[in-house]
Amino acid sequence: MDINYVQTTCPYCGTGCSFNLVVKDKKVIGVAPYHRSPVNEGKLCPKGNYAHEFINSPDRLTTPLIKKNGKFEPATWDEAYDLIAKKFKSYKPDEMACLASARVSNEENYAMMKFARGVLKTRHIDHCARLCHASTVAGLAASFGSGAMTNSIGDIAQSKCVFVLGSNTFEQHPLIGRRIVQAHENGAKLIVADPRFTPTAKQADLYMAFVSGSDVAILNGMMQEIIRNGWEDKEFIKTRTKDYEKLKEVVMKDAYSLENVSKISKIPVAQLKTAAEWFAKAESACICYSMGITQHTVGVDNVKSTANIQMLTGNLGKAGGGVNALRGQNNVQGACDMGALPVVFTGYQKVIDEAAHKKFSDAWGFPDGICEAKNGYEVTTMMDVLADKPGELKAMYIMGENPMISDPDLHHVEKALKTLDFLVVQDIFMTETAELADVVLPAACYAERDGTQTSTERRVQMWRVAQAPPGEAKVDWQIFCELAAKMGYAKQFPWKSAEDIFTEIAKVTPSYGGMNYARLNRPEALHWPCPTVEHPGSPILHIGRFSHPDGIGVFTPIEWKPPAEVPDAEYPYVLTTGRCLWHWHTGTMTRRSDSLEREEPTGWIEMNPEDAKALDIKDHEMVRAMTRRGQVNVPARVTKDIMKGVMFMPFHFKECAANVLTNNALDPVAKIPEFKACSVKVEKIKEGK
Ligand SMILES: Nc1nc2c(c(=O)[nH]1)N[C@H]1C(S)=C(S)[C@@H](COP(=O)(O)OP(=O)(O)OC[C@H]3O[C@@H](n4cnc5c(=O)[nH]c(N)nc54)[C@H](O)[C@@H]3O)O[C@H]1N2
Ligand SMILES: Nc1nc2c(c(=O)[nH]1)N[C@H]1C(S)=C(S)[C@@H](COP(=O)(O)OP(=O)(O)OC[C@H]3O[C@@H](n4cnc5c(=O)[nH]c(N)nc54)[C@H](O)[C@@H]3O)O[C@H]1N2
Ligand code: SF4
Ligand SMILES: [Mo]
Repeated sequence: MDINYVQTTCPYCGTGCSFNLVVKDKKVIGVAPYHRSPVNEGKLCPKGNYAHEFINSPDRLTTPLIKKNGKFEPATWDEAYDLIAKKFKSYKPDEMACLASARVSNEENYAMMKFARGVLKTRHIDHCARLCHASTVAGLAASFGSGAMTNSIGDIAQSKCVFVLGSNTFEQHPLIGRRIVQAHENGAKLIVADPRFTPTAKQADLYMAFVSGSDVAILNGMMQEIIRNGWEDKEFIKTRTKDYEKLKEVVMKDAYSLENVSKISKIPVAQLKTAAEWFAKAESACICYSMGITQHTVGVDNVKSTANIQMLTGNLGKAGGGVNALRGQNNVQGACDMGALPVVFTGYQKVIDEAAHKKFSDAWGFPDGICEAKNGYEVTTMMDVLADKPGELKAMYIMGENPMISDPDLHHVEKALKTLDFLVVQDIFMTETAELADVVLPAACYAERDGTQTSTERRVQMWRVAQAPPGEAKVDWQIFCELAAKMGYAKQFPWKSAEDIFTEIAKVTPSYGGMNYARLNRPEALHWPCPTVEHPGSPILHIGRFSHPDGIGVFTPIEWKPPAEVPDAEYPYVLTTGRCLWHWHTGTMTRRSDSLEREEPTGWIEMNPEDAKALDIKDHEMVRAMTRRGQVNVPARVTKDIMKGVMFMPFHFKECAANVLTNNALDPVAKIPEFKACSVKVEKIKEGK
């Protein structure tokens, strides 16, 4: 029997676990532990454990498809490329937009970024980080000069107090959850604040239930309590930060007394007091946050507030401290690092900075230049422009994203995408978004390519080929090379391997400058920044100085604001949305995995027994959930694990899609939608209706 083990990294979450793919007769048949990874030490969560199950699904796309008279017909790659090249050449640069992907490698995001800015010459490129940690990228960059998770995953185990706010770490980043358990076993206090009594919350020493959208008030209240008691780190504030007095002026307002914060958040005063005391007095304290903080119209404010409390307590640049913004998708950190954002090239070099623009223009050598030195549209802006100003954007190229399930207000998204003259979707499955496309291109999946991905702790790790792609599917970067060649730019896309692309990335990206495949090809890989080949990489950021040019951290005073939509007589409940342990986003992969699909075969709406009683709704009963955007029928899950007045839906399930309901209101800076709070009404479905 011909069995091989191919070491690779997980295609799901940003934790960046490693495992072996078990390959029999040239096909992946299973997952086996790989013990030498310092991230997961051989352990896996269910998604990693079953990460082989979708790979050889009969539904994989195997040939390019071209829509003719409303129906997809198989086509050759040449036919598909010819059509795409002809159409793309017929538009002006800024009439086209690209969505890159947090699911694919750094090399592939770089290839799409270069294709967008160099071949199409459009300013408009973005990806799902917009829906996810855009607030982090903007907020932490303003506070610390760098928008990334400050400490490493292993470091969390050393913390003496872990404050989990807006992260269901045990279900969404289980192998980071393991480090929290280790910290706890070593005596750390665990504080969890969440509107839901999640599996993470159930492990806490102190659990604070609160109403979605009150995070700034909670953090300001805790800071007021810390300052009142003189628990702030005066030395850190003096030597490493600025604008402390401005912060103090706001957080010391009566509006943020614990009594007032308790009114806004519904957290008892005594709990807020305890949280502030444990947090401030711990030798080291870290914050772990994720979407509960970022996905708000005040997402950037929320993020800056986490930075404020960490500077106030001197918990930065040291082991066991930090603002641990847990990045979601396997390679969302990398897609951002690669400049798949409308404002930056790789390594956060600004598009509007003339020197950076010239650097890329010179390095790439497009004879007819690259995109203008102007910022482009964010994903959410693209959808608004499409829906509200039809004709301004005419064509879109979407790689590895499924906005028809994942973007807010799906009726709006459908209206938007339907105004396009030409849509190309490159995916591994026929998705709801691909159904709307003119051309669908079949891509290889993670197990079928070499490449690198960057985890939430900025660790750049390898993917390795375990089997050939199905049918005629191709690796994503190869598709860009071939298409660029068809459009007359073969010289700018000369790569023969993923490694060739990485070499180019390292040349133009200072934070990746010292990396190469030989250095990455070992269990611990490397954390960026790693500017030179001698540099050992940087597991912890901001030691001794922040990343701003003057090295100083910035306090930002923040006032609490309620969500864009708050409950009223007509829509009396807060709807918050998110995930479950077993499924991944739009379900394309996990719903094709029998072991995972069996656990949660459909969606639900979670509600408190008191709310259910008032609505005369029983557990498991089908109910109708309605917002100002739309309505869905969905089974009720009646549980004490959610606070009264708040309801929760996972967004994985197309048959009861949470995003039909969500609000497309955006944070003014990050342009992230408010997935975590809108107003909903729910009713029993009466017979015959
Ligand atoms: N199994 C699984 N794991 C995943 C994913 C997946 O789809 N499935 N997706 C990955 C991705 S891309 C991401 S971004 C991460 C997301 O990881 P998380 O952010 O941990 O997941 P969510 O379920 O979106 O939301 C986290 C928590 O925020 C709480 N919450 C709701 N409203 C508020 C609020 O106003 N304030 C605060 N503080 N909390 C609130 C919710 O009750 C929920 O428990 O997970 C990653 N991991
Ligand atoms: N209501 C609500 N909505 C949300 C959120 C929420 O909390 N609530 N969270 C938001 C967040 S944080 C995120 S990150 C987004 C995620 O939103 P999306 O990125 O749209 O969701 P995914 O299902 O991960 O879609 C990725 C697509 O990539 C494809 N794919 C996988 N591997 C490959 C590959 O190797 N090559 C190619 N070409 N394609 C591949 C998959 O089949 C899938 O269609 O959802 C957002 N939407
Ligand atoms: S924790 Fe994340 S990276 Fe690790 S196995 Fe689970 S999904 Fe994969
Ligand atoms: Mo995400």
